[in-house]
Amino acid sequence: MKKANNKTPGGETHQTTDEQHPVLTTNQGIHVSDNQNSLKAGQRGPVLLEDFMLREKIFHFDHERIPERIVHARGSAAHGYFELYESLSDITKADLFQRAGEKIPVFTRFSTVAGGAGSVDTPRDVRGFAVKFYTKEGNWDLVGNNIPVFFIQDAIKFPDLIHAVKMEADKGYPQAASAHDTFWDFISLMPESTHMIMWAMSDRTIPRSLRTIEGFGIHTFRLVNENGKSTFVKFHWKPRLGLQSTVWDEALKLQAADNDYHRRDLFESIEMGDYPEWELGMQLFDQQTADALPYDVLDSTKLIPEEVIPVKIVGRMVLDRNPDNFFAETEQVAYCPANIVPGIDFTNDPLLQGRLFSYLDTQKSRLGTANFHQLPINAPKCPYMNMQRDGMMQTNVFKGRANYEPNSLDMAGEESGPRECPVTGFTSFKGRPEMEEQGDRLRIRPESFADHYSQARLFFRSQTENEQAHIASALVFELSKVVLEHVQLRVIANLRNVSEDLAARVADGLGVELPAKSPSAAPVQDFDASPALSIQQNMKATLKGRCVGILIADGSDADMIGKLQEEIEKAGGTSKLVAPKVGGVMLSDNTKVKADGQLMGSPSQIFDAVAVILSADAATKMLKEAAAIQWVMDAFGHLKAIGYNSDAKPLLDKANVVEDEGIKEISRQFVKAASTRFFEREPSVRTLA
Ligand code: HDE
Repeated sequence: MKKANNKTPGGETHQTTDEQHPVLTTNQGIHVSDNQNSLKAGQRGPVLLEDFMLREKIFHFDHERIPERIVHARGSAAHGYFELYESLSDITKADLFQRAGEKIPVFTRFSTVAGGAGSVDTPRDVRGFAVKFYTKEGNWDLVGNNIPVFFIQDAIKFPDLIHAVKMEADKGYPQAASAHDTFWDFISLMPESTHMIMWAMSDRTIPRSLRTIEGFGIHTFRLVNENGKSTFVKFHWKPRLGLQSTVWDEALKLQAADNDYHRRDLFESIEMGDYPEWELGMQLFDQQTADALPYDVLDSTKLIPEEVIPVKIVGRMVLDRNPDNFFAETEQVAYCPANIVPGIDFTNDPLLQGRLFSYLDTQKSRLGTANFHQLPINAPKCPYMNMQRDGMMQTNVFKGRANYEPNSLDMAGEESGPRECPVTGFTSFKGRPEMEEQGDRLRIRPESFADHYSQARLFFRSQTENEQAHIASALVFELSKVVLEHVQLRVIANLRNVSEDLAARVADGLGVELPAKSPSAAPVQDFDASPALSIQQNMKATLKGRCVGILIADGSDADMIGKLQEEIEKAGGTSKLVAPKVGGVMLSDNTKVKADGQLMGSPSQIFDAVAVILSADAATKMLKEAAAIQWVMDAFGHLKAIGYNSDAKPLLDKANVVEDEGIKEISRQFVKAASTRFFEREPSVRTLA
């Protein structure tokens, strides 16, 4: 038992009856005599209302849930640290960016957006990527996503966007899915969403692991130095393992195989000491550069290609500790883009400005009190004090009379409390040129936000052929679930502004006539392709972070299994043994080995590559085992490497596996192949749009 469990949250150790077992008490500290039976009148009589132990226990249980987040409800988080590589004192006075090598604590939560807290980890969805930096000058929250642009330009459209994507208002479904009428109806009427739609339909939204996604702050922020000079910044997180995604059929099957696929992967990798890591990057630019760009840096539906302004890597984040308690930490953590420290500042991005209001507001409703900042996971790790008092669930016991400022109680020899400090205090950046343009009060979109298609086109053109086919197929899948034909057609009409080829493929995939092109508010431009936007061009061929499933049965070659596992480990990967019975199998050398997973419960989609090591007898039996055939067939269909011994070959044949670069006899070559995927196989296994 962990020692901490013997303590109340207040830290007092309960009186113990012996070394191991503290006494169970009520919330009032009364020792509990019997935690198995309620108090009854007689042996079989009614339960008595006076049973305060029963009532308190059930009362507390009844209130254990809090409202889930309206978006990003399903999340997983971890503790870690941020380490700065080099001082950035010339561009920002933010304390966390001053001293190279210094580490500060962080708490990072990843999430899906549309699904409820109990939904699955692997729907097609954007992923939230929120980092709380507990700096010495207060908390800075970088609340980002795994996609560098957003659906809408103005916060006033956010409730509409979310209503449209969530379960339909009358039906209460679909859960955690954008493939339905209301989402596409809204999207088709909002051409500004087209760029983000390209990303959402790409493999970015079906990541292999949370450890293999990028993160983006999206909005343009500012860094401000000691002299008050401002530099624009866009924040990037780059995963150490490179980018990796699944294929759609695999993502669908993962929803059946393991609802917690990403959560488990994050938790287990940290438990194993294989700590997830990202580097923090910044695109830095001045006003002049911003003015010269062919898009507005205040428009969150636009990105700046890395090839135009390079990403300067400034530090790394390592997640090295799982939460002790999911509810207290992951559920109660409250991120807010308005949590900002001196040296970082906002811009006039209208989406950002709306967010600055929303988060604090929703957290009062979700966490039930204005004092949620006192929860350990939300509290700054630097001293904080002010004259804010009282409120529900106030946990501080403030002393003295001074609860207002200014006061002169110190003149009477009493504590007078904290005072403002113009030197270290946060001062807002003054010279926003956007402000100078201020004139009449207008409800408008600026002209500079009008180009909704050029960057969508840029994204599409930056993808490999295979990735383009995935985008076209994803659009066909999603729109095939849309019952309203006019909505399908309006989406395709918009797509014609992105790429005629894409629009034609989607129309063909749906079996509908190509509609007339929708009008575009601004001429569509051809920007240079940006290879940085492609996953396949940024994957790393590495076994690190990857897991190989090895299918074995009675009589499997012990030596071959041992050597393969050793090679995988040497290459930085992990392996799991899968067998017909989880209790294990008797190997060729008469040793019994336990399996990590049972065949039916460990389908091949949960692995990055698979190996089949079977005796001739076992292979013959497996030919009548649908789960085994499916195991191999899916690995092939999901473009994974497959290793096999010669006796197992009939199983591969039965699963219609055709030799290619990814199909290898068990050998070092197989281990090498296991560190990548074989996208060139895809046209032979499925028809893409
Ligand atoms: Fe959020 N968003 N959002 N969002 N968002 C929330 O805050 C909101 C947007 C993001 O792990 C909510 O505490 C508005 C962009 C993440 O706890 C809420 C707008 C980006 C998380 C909210 C946006 C994000 C949230 C719901 C448009 C990427 C999860 C619960 C103006 C840069 C944080 C909560 C976590 C959560 C509002 C758009 C990222 C309702 C109004 C753009 C990662 O306040």
